Parts: sequence; structure tokens; C-alpha cells
Amino acid sequence: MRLSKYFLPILKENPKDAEIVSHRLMARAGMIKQQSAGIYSWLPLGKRVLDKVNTIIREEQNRSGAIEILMPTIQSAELWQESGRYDDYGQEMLRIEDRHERPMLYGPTNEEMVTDIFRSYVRSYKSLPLNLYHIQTKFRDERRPRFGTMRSREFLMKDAYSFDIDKEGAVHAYNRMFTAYLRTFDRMGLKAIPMRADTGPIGGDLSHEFIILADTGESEVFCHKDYLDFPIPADVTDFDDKAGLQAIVDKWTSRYAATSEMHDEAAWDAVAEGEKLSARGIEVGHIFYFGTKYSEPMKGMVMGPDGREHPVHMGSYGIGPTRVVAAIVEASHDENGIIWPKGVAPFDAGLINMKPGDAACDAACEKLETALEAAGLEVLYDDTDERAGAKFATADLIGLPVQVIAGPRAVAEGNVEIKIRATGERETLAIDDAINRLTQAR
Ligand code: P5A
Repeated sequence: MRLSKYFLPILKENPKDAEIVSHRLMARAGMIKQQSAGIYSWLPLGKRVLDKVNTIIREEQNRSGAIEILMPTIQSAELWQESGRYDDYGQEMLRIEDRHERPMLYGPTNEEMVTDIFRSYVRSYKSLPLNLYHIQTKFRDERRPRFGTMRSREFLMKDAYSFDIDKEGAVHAYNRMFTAYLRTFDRMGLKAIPMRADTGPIGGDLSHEFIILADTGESEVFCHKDYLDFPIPADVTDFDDKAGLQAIVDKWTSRYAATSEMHDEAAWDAVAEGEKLSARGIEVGHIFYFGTKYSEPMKGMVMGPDGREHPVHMGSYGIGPTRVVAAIVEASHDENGIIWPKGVAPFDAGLINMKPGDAACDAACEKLETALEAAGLEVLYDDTDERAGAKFATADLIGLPVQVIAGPRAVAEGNVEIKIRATGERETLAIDDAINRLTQAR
């Protein structure tokens, strides 16, 4: 992609209302634009990151056995009256009336709707287990939307819903998602720690929040230091192996970890002083087991092996991709801008032509662009005639993992410079060596 033909509206100034670094950097790097309080457009650079995040989420949901669907954003109030949550949900729910004066709402979550899908088709325990997920926009009329896409009113959620004949099956479904979440956040370059959590309006008694440690996090969290080094389940993990998954979950819940709502002072006191991590955190995922809370009132029944009808046991599992992008920036930046982890970077490399119009620089850049793209790398080629300082500042701000810098002096000797964004390390290499280095590092 040529920068001269791209849409990358870089801002020189921080937006006035941007209180935290991720909001400032995402706005300045031309990733998002606020449209009204807590409602954002995703501009091309941001959209690329969001798509990468969604791809990782999809791959790991599919690996764990979940199946993708797409439910609508607008729901009928009737479903929520059936479950009893229509009145409970309060002012966070955006309520709408259609032209026939029927009460509708913009979905803040989909437990009711997915239970309706389930009860329309599934009759027997033989069709279980089942886990359906979608990635869809949600709306919650938060009292205080703030921090950019971290706490917005309109946001994207991946929400999965599991159905099992009994509690034992449902706990396995919970463990599948627990394990999938460990892999998902790790692939995004995040250290997410599962912590015992409150269930709020979703309900149930088994719940974990996946928390990224960050000074600007909204929740206060308490956990054992060991979690920072626990191993992430491998890609060959067998998601049908009940005992194997239980062992992973047991390990990842073997030390103290709780959000402030679930904090237990006595248990915390038992953790040795040097092993305590009391910090602030960002909730990037939240999983719940709530048994028959929805299936009972909504008649989500299945025939069991005993020949009798049973309400299905359910869980729900959320990740907020639009929040995750902000959390990655919170966790990975320096004073010059964003530092994208490899798995979610909007482009793999930035190519900077220091003297567009100079025949040798142009030829070197075109050779690099063609070779890198042919090897499957996504390259953002800065072919604009901005001055050098501005080009470097933009490259650091948007945080692509590697920059390839082609200046007239180096190019005259057949060389370019490579800069690793995370470490600032620079190295001069022959053009062909630079191509080899970058294509092999993939
Ligand atoms: C689980 C899936 C639920 O809604 N129902 C379906 C359950 N859980 S949750 O914890 O309320 O939300 C799941 C994840 O969505 C993200 N999220 C948000 N992101 C941005 N702005 C918001 N206002 C917001 N609210 C929730 C979080 O990542 C959360 O973990």
C-alpha cells in the first residue's frame, strides 16, 4: 500500500478529552474518529488492527469447537420479557419503538436471542454439546463512556454461548473457552490473567474475567506473581480431552487472583509478601456459567438419555475486540507512539523512501515493495514528499514492527537501513539481505 494513496489522517495534537495514552495514540495515529459520546468510526489503520484481532479470535473459537453465526443487533423486547431481564437491565439498554409501536431494543448481549434459536431447533441431548458465537456490534448506554474505545457505548463483542445436557458438560464447555482465551490473548501479545469475578446482570456463580495489567485499568485487581510466567496451552491442545483441559484450568486457577468485587482479604493475607501483585487491570474478556437461568423461563428444553425433558445448561463467553485494540496500545507503546505486537500489526513493515523522485531511491523501494509483498508481507510504503523528520515521526507513531529506510547515501552503496520499532535497533544491510531478513523473520 502506497501512503500517497492511503487514508491516514495523522493528528498533531492530542484530542482534549483523551485521558489515557491509548485513546491519545489511537486518535493521533488516525485509527479512530469519535462520532458522538462513546461512538467511534474505525478508520483504515484501525480497521486493519481490528480485523487482525477478530481473525485471531475466530481462529481460536473455531479451534475450540465453537461455530460462528450472526445474530441481529436489534431485538424484540418480548424475548427479554420472557427471561425477566427487560425491566432489570435498566438505563444501560437502548430501547426503541418501531412504526407499529412495538418495543424493540439495541442488543447489549444475546443470551435471550440465542436461547430462542436453540429452542427452535434442538430437541435431544444427542445434538449436544453445542457452542454458537458471533462477532457483532453491541450498545450499552454507559453512564460515563470514556477512554476512547476502551469503555464506549457502541462496541464490538465476540459472544459465544454453550449448551450442554448437564453441569458436567457445561463445565467442560467453560474449560474449552477458558483455554481458548489463554491462547487468543497470548497470540495478540497480551498477558491476560484469569481472575475470579462477579457475574452482574448476566448471572450465575462461576465466572472469570481475563485481565491485562495496566496502570490505567479501571479495576483494581489482586493476583499471585506466578501467573506472569505460566505456560500458554499449545496449538495442538485437544479440546475434547476433558481431563486435559481441566488440568489447564486447575493450573491457571491454582494461585490467588481476584478482581476487587471478589477480593478475599484473608486469602490474600496468606500470599507471601514478595509474591503479591496488586495492580490495576483492564477486563478484555469475561466468561460465565449460569446453568438454567435462561433456559428455564424460556423453555430451552432437551430430551435427556433418561427420556425426560431437561432445561439446557448454558454459559456465555465475551471478548471486546474494540476494547482489546485499546488494551494492546495501553500495554505496548513508548513516548513516540504505538509498538504493535507482530500478530496484530496493521502492516508487517513500513518502507520509507527518504527521497522520492530520486531514481535510485525509487528503484530500491519498488524492488523492496515488490519482493516483500510477493513473500506475503503487508507493506506500507511511504512514498510521500514529507520531510524526513515527519516521516520518521509518523512511522514511530503508527508503530509497525519493522521500518525499512531507503536514503540516497545508503542506496548509492546498494544498502538500506532496518529499524526494529520495539527496541530501536538499527542495522544497515544490502538490499537483498534486507529482503531475506524480513521474509525469513515471518
Ligand atoms: C458474555 C458474552 C457479557 O456480556 N454475555 C455475552 C456476556 N459479558 S460482559 O462482561 O458484559 O462483556 C463481555 C466483554 O465485552 C467487552 N465490553 C466492552 N467493550 C467496550 N466498551 C464497553 N462499554 C464494554 N462493555 C463490555 C469487554 O471486553 C467484556 O469483557
